[in-house]
Amino acid sequence: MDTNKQITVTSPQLPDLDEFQALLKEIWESKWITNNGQFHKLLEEELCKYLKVPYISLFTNGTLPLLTALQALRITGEVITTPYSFVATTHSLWWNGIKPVFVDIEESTCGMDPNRIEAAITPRTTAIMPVHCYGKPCNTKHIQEIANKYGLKVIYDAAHAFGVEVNGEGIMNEGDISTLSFHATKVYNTIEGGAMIMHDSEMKKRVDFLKNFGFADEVTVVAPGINGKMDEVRAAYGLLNLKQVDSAIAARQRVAQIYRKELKDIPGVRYFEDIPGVRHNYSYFPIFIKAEEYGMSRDDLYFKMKARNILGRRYFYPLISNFSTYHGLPSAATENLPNATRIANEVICLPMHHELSDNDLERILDCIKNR
Ligand code: T4K
Repeated sequence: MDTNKQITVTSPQLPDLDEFQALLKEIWESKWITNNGQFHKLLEEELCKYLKVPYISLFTNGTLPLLTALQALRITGEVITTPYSFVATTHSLWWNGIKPVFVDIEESTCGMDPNRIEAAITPRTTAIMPVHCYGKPCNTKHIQEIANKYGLKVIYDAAHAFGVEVNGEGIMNEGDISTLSFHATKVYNTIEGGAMIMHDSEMKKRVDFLKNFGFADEVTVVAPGINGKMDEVRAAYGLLNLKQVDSAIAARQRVAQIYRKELKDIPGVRYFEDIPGVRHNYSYFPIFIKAEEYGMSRDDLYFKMKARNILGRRYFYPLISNFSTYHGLPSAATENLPNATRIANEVICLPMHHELSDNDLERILDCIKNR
């Protein structure tokens, strides 16, 4: 067995190069390379079908739809969010002049704990921004009940949740808006890319204006928009990748099954099981290390793996609330975030992608088992 080949946390699924070249040839011939071209339109249609959603707007990455959603819904003041995410979630609030208010997460999903939300609401609160962390669905029903009670908007950062369904329903239909990332490291990628999902044609129109500088037509600017448009090359790449995303998810599911089978009797190693009724996308495979029971700390295991060229990642350590921009906020205090603080110190996301071989898995599992 190859004992030192680098094993990365993820690896992008790439379209067939010949098929991509054929589409590139069409783009070259048409000379229409961005601004709502034919592949952009087609990808929006195909993604609506795949994700089982009525409207989608493509973006050039997964951060811009977060920024634009806040503009589209005219969110101001304070927004309740999670510290346990990629930093883009909270940055989108800060860039809009909105104060993030952190609440703790549930151990069972790593998503926002709905039982903590009401205590964080103030007269300035206008919205809730949860994250379907690792693609695990948040407790959307409870979150929506609170939003309805207090008249708050809900924007789901669904960057990890491509293709996730609950009882046959696309998870993107929850809340007022959901956003996706199609970054190279995601289950479904367009190299860089992202999208916003909304529920009505008026919002779709508004968002399409906003991502094109606010232009409604050649001479009319209806809002202070931004440039968030996806180009034709990446839309064409995305169309090809969509054809193979199900096989990537199936390959990831197999990896998850092997991890669970092999890790189940190791004391101090926790992982997520599948939730009945949920179509998971296996975007990440986090394990949580209890040092006393496992006999080694999370960091010792992380660096041991690294020394063997197995590059797991500590997503999401440090917590966003510990970064210098945010750590002075009252809600960033460690006492306010006990679960998130503990879990950020326990987590390692194991390598998880469609190309992991049995040999790779053997090396990863050997490193975890023989401590
Ligand atoms: N909200 C949430 C909840 C998010 O997780 C993210 C992004 C966003 C919003 C924002 O969406 P985007 O604006 O990014 O679309 C990565 C990604 O850059 C980021 O997209 C992602 N979340 C975050 C969780 O992870 P890094 O710094 O860990 O990536 P990097 O470059 O270290 O790559 C990790 C591994 O992936 C590499 O070791 C090898 C592999 N890889 C990576 C790239 C870029 C490849 O094999 N090929 C590649 O081209 O941030």
